[in-house]
Amino acid sequence: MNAKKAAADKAVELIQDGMTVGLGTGSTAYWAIHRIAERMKEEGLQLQAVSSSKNSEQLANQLGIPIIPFSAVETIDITIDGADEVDGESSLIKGGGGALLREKIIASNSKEFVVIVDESKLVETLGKFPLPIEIVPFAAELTIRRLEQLGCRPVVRMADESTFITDNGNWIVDCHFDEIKRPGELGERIKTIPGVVEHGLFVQMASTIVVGHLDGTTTVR
Ligand code: ABF
Repeated sequence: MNAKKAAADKAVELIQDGMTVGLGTGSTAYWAIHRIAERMKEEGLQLQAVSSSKNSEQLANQLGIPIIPFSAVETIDITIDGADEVDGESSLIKGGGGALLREKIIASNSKEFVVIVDESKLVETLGKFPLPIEIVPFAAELTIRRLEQLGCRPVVRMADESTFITDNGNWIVDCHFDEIKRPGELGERIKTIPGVVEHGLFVQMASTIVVGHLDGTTTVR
């Protein structure tokens, strides 16, 4: 059984008729988007969605999930999205897929933010996964130097031979901290650096964590 799919299927059960749903990005969110389309077909579930990336929007369009503009959004009832790391305080590292800015905007404007992961994402302390930070390309070298001074090894994310560009036209710097003991404090310090757009620390933002296991069972907390 696919543990990511098990987590996604369980989370999608939380969607009720008429909801506005935030669609995440990544391979776990991929299964959630497919399950949403399946429920719409099998049960006639009615919903509308907003997407955290062009990739997820494209998949939703292909599957017939109605995407609405943010101008038409009253509230986002539930967002279902993946994560790269989850700690015991429901804080996350996200951004492995490069969509962290849009994911954080949508998650922070959602009544319920459901994170779906397989158990490999559960950690004691965040930081083994390099922290993705979105920066503007202008004077990037100066911004990166400031990030380094926070105690990380910064690596500009590449896509094939060129710099990875986010859906927002920015760069991603993957910052190797190895261990992040106080994510809230670090997140605040990162945000004070001009040139930083957003970082992948989602501090105590998840309202529900659904963990998928290899035997197809799930744990919800
Ligand atoms: C996205 O999904 C990213 O924020 C996160 O990095 C990624 C998790 O990857 P996957 O679900 O493919 O393991 O939300």
